[in-house]
Amino acid sequence: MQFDKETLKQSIVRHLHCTLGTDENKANNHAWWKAVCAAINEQVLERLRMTQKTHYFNDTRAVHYFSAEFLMGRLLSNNMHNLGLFENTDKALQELGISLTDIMEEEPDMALGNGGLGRLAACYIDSLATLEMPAIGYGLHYEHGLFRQEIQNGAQIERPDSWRDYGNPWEICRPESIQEIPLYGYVETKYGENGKIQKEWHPGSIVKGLPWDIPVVGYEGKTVNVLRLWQSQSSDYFNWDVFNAGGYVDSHSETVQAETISKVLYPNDETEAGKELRLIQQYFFCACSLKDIVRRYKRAHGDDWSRFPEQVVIQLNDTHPAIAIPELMRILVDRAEMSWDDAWAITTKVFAYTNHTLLPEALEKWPAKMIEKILPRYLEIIYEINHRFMKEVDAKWPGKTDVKSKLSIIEEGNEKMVRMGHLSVIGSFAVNGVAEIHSKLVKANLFPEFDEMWPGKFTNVTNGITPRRWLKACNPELSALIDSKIGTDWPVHLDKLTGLTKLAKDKKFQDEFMAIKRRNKVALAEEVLRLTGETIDPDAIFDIQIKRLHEYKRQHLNLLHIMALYRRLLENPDYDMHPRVFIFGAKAAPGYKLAKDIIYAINKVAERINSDNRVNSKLKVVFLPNYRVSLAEKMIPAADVSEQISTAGKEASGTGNMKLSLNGALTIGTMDGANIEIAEEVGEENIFIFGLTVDEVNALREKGYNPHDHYYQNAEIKAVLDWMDTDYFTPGKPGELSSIKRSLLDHGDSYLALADYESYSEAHKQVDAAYRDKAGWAEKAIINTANMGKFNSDRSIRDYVSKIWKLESCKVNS
Ligand code: 26W
Repeated sequence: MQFDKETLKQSIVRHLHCTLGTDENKANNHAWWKAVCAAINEQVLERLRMTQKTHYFNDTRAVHYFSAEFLMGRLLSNNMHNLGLFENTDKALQELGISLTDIMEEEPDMALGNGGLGRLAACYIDSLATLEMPAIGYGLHYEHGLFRQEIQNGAQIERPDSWRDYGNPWEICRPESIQEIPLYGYVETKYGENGKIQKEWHPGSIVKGLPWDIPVVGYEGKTVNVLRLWQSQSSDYFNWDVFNAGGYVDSHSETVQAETISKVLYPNDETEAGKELRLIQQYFFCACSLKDIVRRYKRAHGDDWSRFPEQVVIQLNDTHPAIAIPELMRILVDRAEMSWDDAWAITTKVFAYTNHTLLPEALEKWPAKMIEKILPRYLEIIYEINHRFMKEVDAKWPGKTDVKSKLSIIEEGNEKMVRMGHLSVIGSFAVNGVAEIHSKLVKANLFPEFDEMWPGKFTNVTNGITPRRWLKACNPELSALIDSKIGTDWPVHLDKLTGLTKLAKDKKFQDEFMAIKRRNKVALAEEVLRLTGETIDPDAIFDIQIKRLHEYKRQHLNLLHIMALYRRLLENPDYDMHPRVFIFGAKAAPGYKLAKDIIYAINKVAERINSDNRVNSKLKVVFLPNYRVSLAEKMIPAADVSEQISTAGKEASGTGNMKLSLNGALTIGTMDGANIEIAEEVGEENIFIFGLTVDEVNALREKGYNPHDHYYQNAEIKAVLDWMDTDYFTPGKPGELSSIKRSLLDHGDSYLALADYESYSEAHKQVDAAYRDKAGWAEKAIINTANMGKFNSDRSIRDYVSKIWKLESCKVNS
């Protein structure tokens, strides 16, 4: 049953009274928000129940998406849109005298992820539900998501994120599905009657995994899948001995330990820290999830394991859940008493692995000693997997010890390390990269011998984004305009946006398109004023760089160019440029010193420029604090220019690039990740490509790169870098910005910012020129929107389904 306005109104008021215990006169926005969520949940939960029943009844094959991160953002707006209830809810609330926009702001983001990888997982479960695929997301129920960022005197300060302090209306606690997870202890080797060796793990501790289910509503609301997140708890029976012995405090401290596991998301993005707790987190959610899968399988198939690989496929979102591979082996060999070969045959039909990064510092390795301490049985299993694999390598490359040591799961050295990437490739039937160029590099540079051993195992699935959240919900005016021109089914058939191409030169359409862009810019300008106190001009070019802060993403290249523009304006007040506002959003990993220095530098340069009335009619810089999904939803519709400026070969794909282009921003970018495919789709006249290509980067490094050459040969680069040593931006405190200069000159400019500077600066001149041609710019912006069909996450999911998962959709009846 679809809710009409009246039913919704009644339901909202009823929940205000009966669920929240308040009434229309007393309720604040927070209570209204909860009441609306409860009303929407009536539909969500009904569809959820029907979906689960249907999947159970049909005993469907399902994909199990294992990810340490799901960056869901807010759910109310998304769920209303996907159920087709947005307009009616809006009207119902209007009649109650309440603003839907205001109450949606009450919802805290579910920020259970760092960046691209976590948001990708969220888009993918949205598409899986939309395509009516039997699927479940498995992850961790972090008590604290990614830290909240405050900016104090220009510097990043981290504050705890509390997304469920006042309860979260979307999650359902499922105590009936608690799992118990062993940790630590030792392994006993037993010899059975027939001489068969049995391994028994005697754990030193047991923790409980409590599942919370978040419904995932597909577009048009037919299928509602779940995201199941595990919370750790102490298992009470285990502490009784300590407790009875009078050790109340000790027993309590054990409680804290167990509950620490799901306390907080590690804020590292692209650096592997090797922390014990992180390994335990990974193991904990994988072990809980596998037990859950096995329980469900056994309910339908008993002890007959033969159909397990037909029913279950597990996608590993990066190597973070790779420990699930030895865990399944342990279940099959130790618990189901299967032979190693039979167990391995099953395991390697179940797992598939997605690689998201080539950065050496992000490739996970764990000290063998640490695994041995926490998970003693797993180290044995990993050694056995490796031993057998080494025999295969030896058969293929007889006597080649160098190849063996390169391919071994175990890295020998001072400290033996377990390479999780190797384990993932060896234990999976398919391995994919996330954009064409990235997948090529995964094959050619990261795992060339593996590709030779298993031709066909490596493949590409280019990333995608859900157009429901990233156009329909976040940019309602543009969506309505598109509806009026090409019909309303583009949110599920995004290729239909090409229907806008014929309107790209149409003056009236251009005006409407750009008028919407301008209104979105006005709205963002209000938000900027509210958040930073800075006034920005909606007629300036809004040039936006939003992503995690990392040297390879080169926010500092953007900054150098901004400083150069400032210098040009100071030297020549008539320097001809269209007014421009550079807008940043970025969090730095708390331990990443230079990344924090770059945030500080952006803020200090912004302060100086914004208060310099010689230039600020033409140039402004703002850094918006606490970049997150809900802020992205406000920034992206207002962008004119999208900065995608990573060193070629470093950004696996990027997904913000797709969101910005879909909303009519023009990309200034390198030939890296999905930028290459975006350029292919929109055509080179509708994108500003600059900088070295992957081949040129390699050639330059081969030849020997000296950043000093650029410093001495380019007077602008020199002047800007030298400026950083002065106190011009940090009055009374010279040298506060010098670490950036030092990283570029003394530490070798690892990401070639100076090598790409000139080309970047030229590309910006082209941006400026192009923007002055109003009709020309509008045409380019429209062509960008029109050609983003490929980057629909539904297309990505269809690729996974056909290339890897071999799933069938399953209709859920109303
Ligand atoms: C071990 C610490 C750690 C944590 C997270 C290392 C690496 C990660 C992720 C793999 C980082 C990440 O989010 N990678 C991004 O994944 C996106 C989705 O595929 C891509 O679009 C981005 O290019 C890639 O950087």
